[in-house]
Amino acid sequence: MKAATILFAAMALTLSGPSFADGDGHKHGHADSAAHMNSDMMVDGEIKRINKAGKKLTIKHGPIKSMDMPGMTMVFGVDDPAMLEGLGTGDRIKFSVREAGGQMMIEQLQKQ
Ligand SMILES: [Cu+2]
Repeated sequence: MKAATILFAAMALTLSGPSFADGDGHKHGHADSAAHMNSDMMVDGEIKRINKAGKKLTIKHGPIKSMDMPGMTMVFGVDDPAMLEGLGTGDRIKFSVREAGGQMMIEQLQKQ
């Protein structure tokens, strides 16, 4: 993984978009052992839909601490469709995100 591409999403926390805060901050336990990764940034997710042509990925994601976002299913953008190679619906992933122009973009993605 290229650590050089990591731009901390916290820097882009000028959330001017719609508020996602609906008070539902339920946390699910850290049952999976992913302690070897920089787990503060990586978010658990399950792929729901892949749109390679549109460079979009629908992910049911766990809580994103850096963005104060509870778990939900939502669409993320990807810069490079090559990132979607080898992925399939239902795959478990870990990923990191950044906000760019009001859109959530996937930064890193690792298949579980
Ligand atoms: Cu979300």
